[in-house]
Amino acid sequence: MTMKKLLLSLFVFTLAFAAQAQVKNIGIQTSAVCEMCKDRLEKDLTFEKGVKSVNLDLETKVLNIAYIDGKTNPDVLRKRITMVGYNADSLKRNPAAYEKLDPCCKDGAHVDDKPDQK
Ligand SMILES: [Cu+2]
Repeated sequence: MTMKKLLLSLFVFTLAFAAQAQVKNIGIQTSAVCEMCKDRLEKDLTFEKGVKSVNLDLETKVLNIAYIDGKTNPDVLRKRITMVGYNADSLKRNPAAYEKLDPCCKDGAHVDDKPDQK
């Protein structure tokens, strides 16, 4: 290997490492209800700039997001979730977006004994 090639590969490695280091993970508490909510949130957040991967844990309703630090931030991500119609940590969902959700995705939709509450 020539010196030039060695330096080049070192440079590429450094770039890859720097890019890797910028990826951060966050768990955001949402008001998701069912499998459809999971689909909706994961699909929508995938299109947000800087988002690398999205996964909603239906047990805890926590949306786990891997994102590139500097391209987006937790506030932007929470805001986007509220615009899909779900609460995000202490941020309240957008009422108009919530109204447009399928009936099965609203509060109390899967609790038989309790009346549907808005
Ligand atoms: Cu749902």
